[in-house]
Amino acid sequence: LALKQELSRGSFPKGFVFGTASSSYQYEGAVEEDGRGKTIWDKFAHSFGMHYINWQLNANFRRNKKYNVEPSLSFTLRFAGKVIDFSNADVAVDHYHMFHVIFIFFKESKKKFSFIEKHEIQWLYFQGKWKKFLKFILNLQQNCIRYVLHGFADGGGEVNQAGIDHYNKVINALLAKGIQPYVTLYHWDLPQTLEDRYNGWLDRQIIEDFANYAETCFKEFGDRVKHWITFNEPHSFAIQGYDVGLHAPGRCSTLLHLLCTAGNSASEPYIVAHNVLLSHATVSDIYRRKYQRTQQGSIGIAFNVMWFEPMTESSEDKDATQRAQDFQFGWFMDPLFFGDYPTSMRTRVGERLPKFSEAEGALVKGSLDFVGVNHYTTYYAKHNSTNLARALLNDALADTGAITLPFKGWKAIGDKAFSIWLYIVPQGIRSLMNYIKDKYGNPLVIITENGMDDFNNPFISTEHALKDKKRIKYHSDYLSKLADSIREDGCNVQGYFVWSLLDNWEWTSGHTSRFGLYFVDYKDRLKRYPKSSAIWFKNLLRTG
Ligand code: PNW
Repeated sequence: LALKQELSRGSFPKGFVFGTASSSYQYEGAVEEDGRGKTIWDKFAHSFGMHYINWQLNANFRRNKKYNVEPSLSFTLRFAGKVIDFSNADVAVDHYHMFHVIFIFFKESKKKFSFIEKHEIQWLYFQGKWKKFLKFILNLQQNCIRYVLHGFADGGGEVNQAGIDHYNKVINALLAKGIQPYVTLYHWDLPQTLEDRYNGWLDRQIIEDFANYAETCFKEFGDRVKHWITFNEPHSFAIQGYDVGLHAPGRCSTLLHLLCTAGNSASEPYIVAHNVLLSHATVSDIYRRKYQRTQQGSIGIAFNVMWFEPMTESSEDKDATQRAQDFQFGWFMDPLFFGDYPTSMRTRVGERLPKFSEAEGALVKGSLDFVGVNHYTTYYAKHNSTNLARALLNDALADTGAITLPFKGWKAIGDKAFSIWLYIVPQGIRSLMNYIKDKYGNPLVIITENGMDDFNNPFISTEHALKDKKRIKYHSDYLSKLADSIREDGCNVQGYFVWSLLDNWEWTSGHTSRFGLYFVDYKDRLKRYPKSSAIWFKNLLRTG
């Protein structure tokens, strides 16, 4: 009898780590404290300008009773703020002051607390009633957390001791509770001073500056931090920041978007990615030569990776699907594993694609101990036969010669989360893991982000918002497919982080989107409540 095994911690190999992911800019706030300088996202979130017309089509044309989804079709005219609800992250979810709150449900306790009691306990923390507070810590039984540092302080070259002290406190507190920090060095918040001085990632000077920052972190924290992620999603910030201009620093060819900062969408994304790869490799080399032996940690990098399915079985669409993957993931993975960009990119981008010298290629190749994969969704890809986009826009996205869509005709590829790009296709994670295994020789993979968001609906009660059945289904379906890829296909995946621990500031979507296992009450002093999914996750990690 083939009994379908229940998903549990035991569905994963020994040593597999579970955690939640977060990032400094989306969480911390405290933008003027402890010597923190302005970042490109501070400037971006506070600026205005005609932006773009954003359409949102909910794939649930039919009402889905089970998950409480209404059919909907909405258009948003993004006419002024860079951020849709005009919010910024000056406060975010105030994590700089309140990070301790995350431990409340983590620590074992014999006493059973009621829901209300738990929140009164949390409240003790907010009021700074330390001793009483610490007595009451509960347990989520997660054993890892992915945490991002506040960036490079102010980019002025000096080490900011107040920042170091803060993160020492964070790291020590985590370790004291048995939680291993996975630290990301860069999650998009470049010091504005470096942008002003030499255009940040566009200039090779960034390699040296980033290396100094990273080395400072190894020196200060490397005795305790054993997992380093150099970059979060270079593809996201190269394309969003320098091609379409929708993320900081908001550069693009002015033809594309009326009022973004003048840039060059056909070349800048490639220059940025090139400098990111060289920065990563330089930092990795420093770590390996000077710190790894004594500190015994590992170093990797995290990519945003959608899975693509060919729209039809035609060889044109299949080729286009491979190109879409080359231009997203291969852009970084091929240099890291093979020493150069994919051939499809070399051919199609030509002279605009920077070249690695022999020494650089060798430095980049093999410069990682694990691949971080941020995976959320799957799209169809089809051949772009017209080339109209290419002729008109001449931007990096058009170079792929592929169109990627979440629809085949009118049929959506899966159920939809709130974010316009996020379609739910659990099988995609298994296909992706197999692709990585086959193409790159089964490297160690950690799922550094996986999650879905709900609309921050101002008209529903908190209690209603806490019942997030859809998120539970999302994670259990993706985790089941992930477990299959490990057990049945032999993929070398060793960790899984939920995006995200708390609801937080979702970039240009501001506070309209909620990705957390924990609900943050934006109307009442940012109080936190566990959603059903937090409780589900806790129970999952307790079983098996
Ligand atoms: C990630 N995609 O970005 C970021 O690392 C987080 O900061 C962010 O909050 C989170 O996802 C949710 O948006 C992604 O198109 C952006 O597949 C786009 C994709 C994936 C991840």
